[in-house]
Amino acid sequence: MNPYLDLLRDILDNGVEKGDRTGTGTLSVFGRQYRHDLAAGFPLLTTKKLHFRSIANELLWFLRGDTNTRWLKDNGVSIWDEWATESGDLGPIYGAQWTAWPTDDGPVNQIDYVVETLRNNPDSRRILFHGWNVGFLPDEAMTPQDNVRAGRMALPPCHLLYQFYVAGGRLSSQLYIRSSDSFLGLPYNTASLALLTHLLAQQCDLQPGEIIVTTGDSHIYLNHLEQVRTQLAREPRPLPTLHLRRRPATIYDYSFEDFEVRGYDPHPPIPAPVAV
Ligand code: DHF
Ligand code: TMP
Repeated sequence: MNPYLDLLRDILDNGVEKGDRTGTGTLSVFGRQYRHDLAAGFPLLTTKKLHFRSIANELLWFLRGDTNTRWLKDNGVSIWDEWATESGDLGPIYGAQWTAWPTDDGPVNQIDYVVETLRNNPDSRRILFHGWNVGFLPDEAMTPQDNVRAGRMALPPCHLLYQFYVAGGRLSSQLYIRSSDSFLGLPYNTASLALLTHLLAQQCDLQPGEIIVTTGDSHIYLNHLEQVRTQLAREPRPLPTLHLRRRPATIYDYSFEDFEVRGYDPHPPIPAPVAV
């Protein structure tokens, strides 16, 4: 019934204990997928309170092409602090690759390409953007900060391939997440994909369709097991809805105040340590 909670149960039941880069340890399964029809509501978890401000501002920050935590901090968001240098740098992560993927002919804005193709050639099977730029991947043996100082990404992208699909005037999106922190990161990634789909649909005169989330290494950190069990004991509530208060001139012109989440009545937050 609830595909996110089902995934957590699947990992608890079938997960193999695996070590990982952070030294925390995980229960892990490989290759899972769930889908959600946006007509049924906005997929913000109700079994724990999520900080929608962080999710929305992180997406706006990606669309700005920004890769420094300063703007996030100014907007009350601290989710990237642990990986940044003292000056807030994260190297050429998401925003840089989305809006200015470097090529011999100069930077390519992949978001512009997606918007233009959705408007002009919605049947295309090539409407996607990618974050995995092999020229800037970090060295897994080095700290995030040392990688940034060497001109590389602090972390390689986790949510990395976004593909879009139009049929019957509805825009659907599928996201591939190579490595999914199922308790902390995945709820953010799912809501962020849903929000991006709403924005693109509005900009391209489409209705939001389905979102599909596909995960590679789908894990629960061993220090999140108690929190996962707490969450699984809770009864899901009706989903909130998202309303866009205005239609800005471009996909880059939204601000947090343009988003209104109605009817969000979640269970309380469940704090959990993030593995760095
Ligand atoms: N590393 C790991 N191990 N897991 C991640 O999910 C992750 N995500 C990153 C960067 N590195 C990561 C970027 N996104 C939180 C959520 C998303 C995120 C980073 C951190 C987080 O700690 N969320 C808390 C609330 C924090 C807040 O809103 O200020 C939560 O309870 O959801
Ligand atoms: P890794 O690079 O060794 O896979 O570590 C990245 C960790 O961060 C991993 O637990 C997945 C998690 N993560 C998400 O789940 N979603 C995100 O958006 C980000 C940035 C990270």
